[in-house]
Amino acid sequence: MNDIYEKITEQIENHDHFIILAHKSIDLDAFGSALCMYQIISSYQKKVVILMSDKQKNISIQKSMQLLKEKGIEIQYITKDQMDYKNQNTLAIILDTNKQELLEYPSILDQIPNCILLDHHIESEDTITNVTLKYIDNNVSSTAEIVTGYLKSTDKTIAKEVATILLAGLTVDTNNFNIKTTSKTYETAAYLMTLGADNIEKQQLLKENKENYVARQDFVKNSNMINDSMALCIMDNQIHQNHELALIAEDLLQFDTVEVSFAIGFIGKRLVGISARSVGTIDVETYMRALGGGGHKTDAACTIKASNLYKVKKMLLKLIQEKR
Ligand SMILES: [Mn+2]
Repeated sequence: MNDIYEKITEQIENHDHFIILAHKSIDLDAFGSALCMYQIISSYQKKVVILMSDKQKNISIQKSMQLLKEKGIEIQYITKDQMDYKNQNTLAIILDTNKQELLEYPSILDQIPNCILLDHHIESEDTITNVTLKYIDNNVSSTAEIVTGYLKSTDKTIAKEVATILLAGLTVDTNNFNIKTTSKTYETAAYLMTLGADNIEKQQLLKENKENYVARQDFVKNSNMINDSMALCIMDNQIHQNHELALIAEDLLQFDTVEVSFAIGFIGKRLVGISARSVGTIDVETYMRALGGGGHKTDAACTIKASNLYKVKKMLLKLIQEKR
């Protein structure tokens, strides 16, 4: 681990310009991590920017950006059209994803030869390989935990508002310290608190609007137990975002006797996603891997080409039967 930290520092010292980017539909884990890296690099008096989409961001990101603005914390954001670093000594820092197609700006890899990749998602065939340095560990709760670990190894610090945003990201990615949470995760949270992370502010960032909540509860209401410990939600025929499926699976996990939960829904045209969650007694990764996906014991997912949700449900039920 320390070896990686030293290599990151070396890369920062050896470059003059930095572009930090994450996955499309940036979330709090990715944004907090980007801000943390931004402030570390800024302290070297080097030029650094965060690449952001010009599309509307989710409400938590909007609130985080507003918070930084109010506190006078200057962050330089650019959109992909404003990139002009092609021929300079530039390092790209990719956070919270390891797949090119999921990047906010996929062709950055063709434009900037040097890049660092820090992520906590499972690797697959389409994981970006051509990088200067990478650290991917899918046993770590979040990218926030990785970059905070790096921060701790340096003599640098971050604004307390950035610590708050990192803590919010950690909270989201662990579903309130329930999933992929280790002693290191709590240590990370403790360290962020010592840097001034504010729990009240964190809750403000995480608040969602009532309509979203109610819409999700309708799906929860229509979910069923498929045996004595597994809950299943079949979504409607609309296309949903991956994280919507994940949130429903996470919601189902809080009910009596539920040890495993699945949410099945369209995530694209003729593309069905399954999001699986477990309290930890049953390994959901083996289920999702059997269906071509992957993840972690308590947190896994897969994608299946299908035009009917019930076909996918059948596949899942058959698999559960076989594994019993
Ligand atoms: Mn993450």
